[in-house]
Amino acid sequence: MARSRKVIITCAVTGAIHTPSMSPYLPVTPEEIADAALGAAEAGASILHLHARDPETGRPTQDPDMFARFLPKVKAGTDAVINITTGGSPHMPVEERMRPAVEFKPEVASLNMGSINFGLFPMLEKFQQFEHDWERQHLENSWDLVFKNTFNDIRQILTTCAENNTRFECECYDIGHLYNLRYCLDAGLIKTPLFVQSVFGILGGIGAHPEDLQHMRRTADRLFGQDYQWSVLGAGRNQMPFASIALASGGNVRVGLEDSLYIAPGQLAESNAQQVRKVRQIIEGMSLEVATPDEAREMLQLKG
Ligand code: KMH
Ligand code: ZN
Repeated sequence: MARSRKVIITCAVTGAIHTPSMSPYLPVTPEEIADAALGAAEAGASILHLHARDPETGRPTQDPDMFARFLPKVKAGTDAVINITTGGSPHMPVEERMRPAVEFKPEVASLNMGSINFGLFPMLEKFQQFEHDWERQHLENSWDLVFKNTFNDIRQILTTCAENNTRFECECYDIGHLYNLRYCLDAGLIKTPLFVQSVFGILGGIGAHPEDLQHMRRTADRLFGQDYQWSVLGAGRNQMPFASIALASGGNVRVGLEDSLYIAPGQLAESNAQQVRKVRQIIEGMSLEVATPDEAREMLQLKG
């Protein structure tokens, strides 16, 4: 009997882009982040992409002590692959962003493959009431926000984390980022198989037209051949449509409240698990199979 293709679902549980006033369902406290991660894993996510927040204000933090407040519970409750962000918040310097991945030596860490303008201010049209001052500033200040990922930043993360046998979710927000990744491969800074996370629909990065996705796919195929696993993240309303196109194009998918607060137009997602269940239905409806955490480890050759 022919075997159907296995698909890795990554769930990005809370991130650093959305703010607590935007949705009551955004996980903020260590308990909420742990429960949301476990719910997502139970629903079928084999990789958990994790950020931390200050429990009082919801402000993103890369303080390893805050990660230490939820990581043990997550690890005790699931065998899903732990993926710790090195992106942190685009407002933070790279030294701060790297701290939790250096401390906890996860199987996977995110790695942002180039600098972009990061325009969050369009969200001000939609969300006007904020409980905390930082939330409005985070959006307003993004007129001048460069998410800085120089070659030196990338090299620093790669060399430091690779010493711990951590592998990378290589986040590519534009076509040039694929070429940066090819450079790192040629320079011996990263090993195959690569895990390429193509990000669509951030203002400052590539757009969210199906042609953009196909251009990204074709370029990655040309640069990496068989040596990569491809995953797709569509920001905001692009989340499920882009997941569907990615699945039809041979890709893996990322969902989660980091990337979209919604489950349908105008309807807030009540949990990360709800988005995982929805994408799982799409996967199974296409006669594909959801990869287990161990299958994801095999596909990405993780340390386990
Ligand atoms: N928030 C996403 C657009 C990271 O954590 O390294 C990108 C992200 C960055 O996930
Ligand atoms: Zn992230």
